[in-house]
Amino acid sequence: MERSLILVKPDAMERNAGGSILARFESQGLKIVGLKMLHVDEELAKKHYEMHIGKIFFNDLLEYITSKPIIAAVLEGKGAIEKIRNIMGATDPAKADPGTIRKDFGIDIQQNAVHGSDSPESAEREINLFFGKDQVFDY
Ligand code: IDP
Ligand code: MG
Repeated sequence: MERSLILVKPDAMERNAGGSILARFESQGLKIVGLKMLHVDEELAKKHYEMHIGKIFFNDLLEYITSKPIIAAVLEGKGAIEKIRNIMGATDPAKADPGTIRKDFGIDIQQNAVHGSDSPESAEREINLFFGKDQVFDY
């Protein structure tokens, strides 16, 4: 079993898509083992997106991810990290495959509805940023 962090990003929250996006993952066999709504502050945003520091889109990305409350969830399943990335689709919604979350809910390459960890190392790091040990459940 593998775990991954997903975020329903501000653009999707604003369009009332939080539940629909969680349902996409659940219906593909991923189990919610951690769940919260929060307004990400600049400090957390910088830690979460630390690998993008220095990129041309970094400041806009910080402004966007801190603009509105989001949903954070830890999802568990066999091969969860890759499975979630496939369900999400490509970073740019215009290039995402039909039926993916980003194709159906994303607006543009920044406002792309959802985040999902990209490796086991990122997943562990990101889960620990957003969730305490007692906020993730074994069941
Ligand atoms: P990912 O979310 O598919 O893993 P990353 O390359 O890790 O994509 O980028 C993190 C986030 O930064 C993206 O989901 C998107 O919100 C934003 N982003 C990535 N590339 C660009 C860009 O070229 N312009 C504006 N925003 C971008
Ligand atoms: Mg990424």
